[in-house]
Amino acid sequence: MPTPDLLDPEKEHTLVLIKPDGFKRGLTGEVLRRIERKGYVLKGLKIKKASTELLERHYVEHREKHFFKDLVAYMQSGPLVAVVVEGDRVIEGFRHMMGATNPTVAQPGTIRGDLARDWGTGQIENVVHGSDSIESADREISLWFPELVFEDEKK
Ligand code: DAT
Ligand code: MG
Repeated sequence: MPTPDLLDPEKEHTLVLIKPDGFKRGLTGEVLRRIERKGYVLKGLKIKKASTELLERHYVEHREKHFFKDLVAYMQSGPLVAVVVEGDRVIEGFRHMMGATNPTVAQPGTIRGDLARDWGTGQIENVVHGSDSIESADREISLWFPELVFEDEKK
């Protein structure tokens, strides 16, 4: 197996997920198109059915929340697409591109505002995830793309 290029630790990266609802609805290209048109650079990309263990680690901050079990089940409802995106202030920039968590009130023009809605299932299905801080981005990229991270940077 060829070794992938490791991520430049001097540059800022974020973890984007196109969640199972987004993948199923054929929105992967639309989300990637927006990221690329904004000028950010794709550094890693995979389609994956996430394990319970991976999702429990990914959403560790929400472990005690009432919606945790349903959230993990939704994230396992089908394959998803995991992406590492690079660019100056990309964490903050992609959070703005995503829009608010609840798609009903997410601003038009954002990914969630334009592409997501309430389907009456009781579950928030909002198409995308984006890391919310440098610490979360480092931790999440190590989880989803261990092959892109320097040994001594693994969390
Ligand atoms: P975000 O994805 O905008 O960072 P978050 O980290 O607070 O939002 O929550 C992670 C995911 O959990 C979110 O995308 C959808 C789900 N979620 C959040 N709050 C919820 C709630 N009150 N009820 C059901 N699901 C919720
Ligand atoms: Mg979050």
